[in-house]
Amino acid sequence: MHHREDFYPTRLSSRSAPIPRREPVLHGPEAARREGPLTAEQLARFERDGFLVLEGFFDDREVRGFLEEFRGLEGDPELRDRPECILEHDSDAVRSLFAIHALSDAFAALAASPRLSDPARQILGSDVYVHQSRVNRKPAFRGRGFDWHSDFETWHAEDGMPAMRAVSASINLTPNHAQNGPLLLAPGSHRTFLPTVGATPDDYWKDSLRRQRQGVPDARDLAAVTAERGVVPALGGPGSLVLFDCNTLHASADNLSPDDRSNLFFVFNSTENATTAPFAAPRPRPAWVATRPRGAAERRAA
Ligand code: 6CS
Ligand code: FE
Repeated sequence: MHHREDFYPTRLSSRSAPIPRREPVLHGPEAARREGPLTAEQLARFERDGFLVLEGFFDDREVRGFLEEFRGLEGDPELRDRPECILEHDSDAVRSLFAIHALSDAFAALAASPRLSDPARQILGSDVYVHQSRVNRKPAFRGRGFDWHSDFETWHAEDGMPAMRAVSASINLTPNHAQNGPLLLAPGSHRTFLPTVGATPDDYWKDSLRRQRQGVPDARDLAAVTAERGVVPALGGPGSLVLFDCNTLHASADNLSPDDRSNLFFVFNSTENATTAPFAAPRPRPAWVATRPRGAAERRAA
């Protein structure tokens, strides 16, 4: 194997300085982006903030369809025995179900639909594939939150994603309001990579998907990155869509409210940024948490 440069070293033995982002936020030639579907104003906001909230992107009927589809998956008596099904660390509530685009034809169609994937193509300036999909449940009273992190930090370290050229699309299935643990985003944080401290344990995903420890930035780095613009909750009704850059810092609180909060997540990666061997983990994670694009390894070896 030939030498592979790591521009974002992480999971280190001691604290290390933040690294300015190398890649653009909007990829490819500007002229190619003019065709839409996102407007110039929306693209500019995404570029500046690292995220974009599109209220009412899907209508009520579509959201009902997604909920029904998810209830169908959830109704499977063997669901809890599936590896894709992640339970909370402190209860037997379902936290996440991964690879919904592999488990359901309807979610496969949604992931492949131009409606959802064209904005990702427009941002990433290339064709895209689904790196990861999931439903996050966060049930009333006992749904647990997510600590601060950059998804790219995990995908780079554990999945071998080389560069910042991926975007997440999160679809609200329920209202996300101030009390039910909405997604919190740090505007502008996508411009800086925060290396984290601590080697990745073997099979770390078995714990991290329930509660993340390694891969969480130092509080002093979080303070610096949020000093100017703070954090913003992505509030919205069912059917709203949140697009966020792979390096935008985000977190969410526990759901202690009486209202369930669930979202669908589809992560689109550029086909020109296919994952390689992990940069900072003993071995790759299972394909249900990080798709291995077929042929990528062969293409790299050629
Ligand atoms: O480990 C992962 O890939 C997932 N975990 C978190 C906390 N966010 C990104 C991703 O869905
Ligand atoms: Fe995340």
